[in-house]
Formats: sequence, C-alpha cells, structure tokens
Amino acid sequence: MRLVGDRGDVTYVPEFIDRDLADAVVRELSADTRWKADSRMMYGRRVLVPRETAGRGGKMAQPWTPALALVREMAERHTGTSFDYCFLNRYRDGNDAVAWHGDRDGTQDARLVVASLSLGATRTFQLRPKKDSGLRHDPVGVDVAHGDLIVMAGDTQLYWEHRVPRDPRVTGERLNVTFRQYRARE
Ligand SMILES: O=C(O)CCC(=O)C(=O)O
Repeated sequence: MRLVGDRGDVTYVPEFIDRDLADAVVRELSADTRWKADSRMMYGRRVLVPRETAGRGGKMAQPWTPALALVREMAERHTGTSFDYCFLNRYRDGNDAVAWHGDRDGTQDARLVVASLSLGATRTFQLRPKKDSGLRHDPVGVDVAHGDLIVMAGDTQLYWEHRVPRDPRVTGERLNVTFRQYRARE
C-alpha cells in the first residue's frame, strides 16, 4: 500500500514476514543485543532520548543473527537493494518514542532506500512534509504491527519527515529494525 507518492516513495507492507519468523527475530534480538541509552542536546542541556538503540551488521556493530539475516535477504529481494547494516530501536512501552526527523545519516545520500521492520507492540508511524518542502499534504499515519514493513525510497528523506509518537495506552515493548546502505551501488 502506497503511503506517499508525491516527492517521495513510501510503501507499507502488512505482514511482510509471518508471525513465526517475527517471533524468532525478537528472540534473537532480545538474547544479546547491547542496547544503548542515547542522549542529545536540547535547549542547552543533555537529555536521554526516550528509547534504546543498537546496531547490527556494520563494521562496528554486533553481527547479523540467523533470522535477522533471512529477513534482510527478503527485504533485499523486495526492494532490489543491498543492505549493509541495520539500526535497532527499542521502545520499552508507549512512553518511548522518536520525534519528527528525516533519515540522512550524516554523510549518507538521502536517496538511499530504508526498509523498516516492526516487531512487538503495535504503534503508529506518521509522515508529514518537511516545513521547507513546499508540499501541502496532511500528515499520513499507519498502525504498524508485528511483522509489518515500511519502505522509504526516492526523494522521501528530502521532502518528508517521520516519527513514532508517544502513546501512553501502549504497555508492550516494540522493536524496530531499519535496514540501511552505506552508499548507493553503481
Ligand atoms: O520505529 C520506527 O518505526 C521508526 C524509527 C526511525 O524513525 C529511525 O530509526 O530513524
């Protein structure tokens, strides 16, 4: 299902992987992932971000695990892209969140494909045009559940930003895996 088609390309694939495989990835990630509590500067003070993060597959990160590597291959086939590493987010409950942002990863080409897998508790994923994009569009939202995939491609990161807002009604944990590339291949 296409969520964004104007100056960007965002698709939502419900049940991209089945429950058994999704459960296996959760088991692997829960077993030995080294989660970090990141912080950032806000109004001159350093504050903890409301979630935990980790990485897999890159040079400095922990290795791929078997079920995660299988999902990476499936995401590669689905998108026609090779993924080098993934970022992991752990939302311990509905008080954890990620604020509006675009995924540029510093030096990375903003047009690289990002494939984002949801595991565990269902949360709302929202998109809206960036302020300087010139686009007029209402925010778009979708409830992402265990095994669902969001793919962001094309100009998405240039014109759109996304977030997962707080939702204090949610008591369960959600894990998010975003498969990424270092550089676009020729
Ligand atoms: O948890 C999600 O679905 C989004 C994560 C995200 O925006 C990010 O890692 O940049």
